[in-house]
Amino acid sequence: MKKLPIRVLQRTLCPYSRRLRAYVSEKQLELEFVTFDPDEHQDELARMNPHHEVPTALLPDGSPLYDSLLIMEYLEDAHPEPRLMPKDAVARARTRMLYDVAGMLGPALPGFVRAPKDHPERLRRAAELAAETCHALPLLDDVSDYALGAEFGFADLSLPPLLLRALEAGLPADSLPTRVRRWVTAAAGRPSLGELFPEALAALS
Ligand SMILES: N[C@@H](CCC(=O)N[C@@H](CS)C(=O)NCC(=O)O)C(=O)O
Repeated sequence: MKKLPIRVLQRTLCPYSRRLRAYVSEKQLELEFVTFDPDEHQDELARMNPHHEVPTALLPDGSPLYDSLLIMEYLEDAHPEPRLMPKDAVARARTRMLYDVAGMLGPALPGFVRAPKDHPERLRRAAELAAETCHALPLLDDVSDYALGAEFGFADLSLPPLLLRALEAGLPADSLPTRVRRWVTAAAGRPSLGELFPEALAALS
């Protein structure tokens, strides 16, 4: 483990914070994760992140980095080994498209997680999550369980943490397309993710 003097403001259940924690663990890096409630520190967070969201990272000189994907890209540039972002241009483009698709789940996920059980809003959001997830299908490798081939990589932290958050909150696993379920199960089989989503892992088995 390589310890870096970077503080990360995070929320325990936030899937984007957990995405970053899983990434850091795969990279064998150690960052200081600090639990932070965006609602209680709105002004402070607004000075660091125009989206007022966690995760937000602070470099040793106090300069902020925001957005889980952008923080991961920074870490990948600064600490290339072990490499999680593929070198191949097509695989890199597919990785970025999978993060784009993950972004499409963004609006439905909090709606699903927050809606009371059996509320029509919850069913509507569940259907929306399943429908948006289908956009990932043409980008996924046909044979392997991971997104782009036999190796776990950057792409495997795109949709899986968000879907694991939904599964943990009660999304039925069979509402996901079979290929996506296979992908999420493989991703959650990595200790880096599985340890952060134990309830989702149980729901998948
Ligand atoms: N695209 C952002 C999304 C981050 C995000 O939506 N974070 C949520 C928590 S999971 C947040 O901070 N929302 C504001 C709030 O909780 O007040 C990322 O990848 O970091």
